[in-house]
Amino acid sequence: MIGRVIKIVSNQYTVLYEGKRYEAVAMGKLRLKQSPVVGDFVVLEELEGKMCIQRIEPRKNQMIRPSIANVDQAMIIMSMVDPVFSCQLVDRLLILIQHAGIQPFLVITKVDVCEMSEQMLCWIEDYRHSGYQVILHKKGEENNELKELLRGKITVLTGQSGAGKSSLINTYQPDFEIKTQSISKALGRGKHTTRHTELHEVCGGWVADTPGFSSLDFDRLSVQDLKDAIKEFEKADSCRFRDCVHENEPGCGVKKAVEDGTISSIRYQHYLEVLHLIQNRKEKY
Ligand SMILES: Nc1nc2c(ncn2[C@@H]2O[C@H](COP(=O)(O)OP(=O)(O)O)[C@@H](O)[C@H]2O)c(=O)[nH]1
Ligand SMILES: [Mg+2]
Ligand SMILES: [Zn+2]
Repeated sequence: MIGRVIKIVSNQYTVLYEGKRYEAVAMGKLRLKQSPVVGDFVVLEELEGKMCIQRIEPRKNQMIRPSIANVDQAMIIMSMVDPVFSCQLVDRLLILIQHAGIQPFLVITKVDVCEMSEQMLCWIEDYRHSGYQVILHKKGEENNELKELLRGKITVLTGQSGAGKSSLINTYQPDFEIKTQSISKALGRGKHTTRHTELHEVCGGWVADTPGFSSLDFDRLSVQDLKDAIKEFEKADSCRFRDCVHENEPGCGVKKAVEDGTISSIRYQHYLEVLHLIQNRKEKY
């Protein structure tokens, strides 16, 4: 029996197998090496009337905070206004999400509050041109595109507090409660609360009740990690120098692609900002 862990409370695991929930414990030998986390596929076996987790299947990715394995996608929820849309914040989240090996998409909430500015329309167009799916959300209105995206997948939410995460998910699943752990308003550090995590069924998929990427933390990112995390750079021709940071080097494929509009110049500017953050951090130590 291979099921999926959808909830953990201390040593008690809830495993979903063919649509049914089983309460299980992890074998001691397992807990010594690597404990199962929410999202894990695990091998279950019945021993003396008790369900036991024998083995964890290999993970395709793993998030640390919240601790979830095999995350399919991250939904970035940003409001158009109140708090005002920040392209810089979205791009920083894209870097962290893609670095974690997770597919991002963007939901813009509160588009019903006022007319959309030219600037906002440009940003949306720019994200779509870069290959990101952008969904516009009006309060209380269900969106078929979003329902399709959630089905059968594990989704982690991220976004500023007040952006409308709770309201959005509540449109589809009224009992859903999101634990407060959002990106702090300034591009600073979030709260580091550790609690148990649970996946909830929403539109035929699984949504984590704890937001992720709340600390916008580039401390552990190397320049190479950063370059690899900008998916759009794959569209560029290769650079003359292997260690090109795409800033002042001659023969840079990325700069060329920015100039001819293949790569978004907004995303490129935000890349440079983070590059400088990482480079300055290196000099400090
Ligand atoms: N008009 C409008 N208000 C919204 C929308 N989404 C959220 N809100 C309001 O924005 C506030 C913050 O929403 P909430 O879901 O608590 O944000 P969270 O902190 O991200 O969970 C609440 O007063 C919501 O009613 C929307 O699409 N349109
Ligand atoms: Mg909330
Ligand atoms: Zn380059």
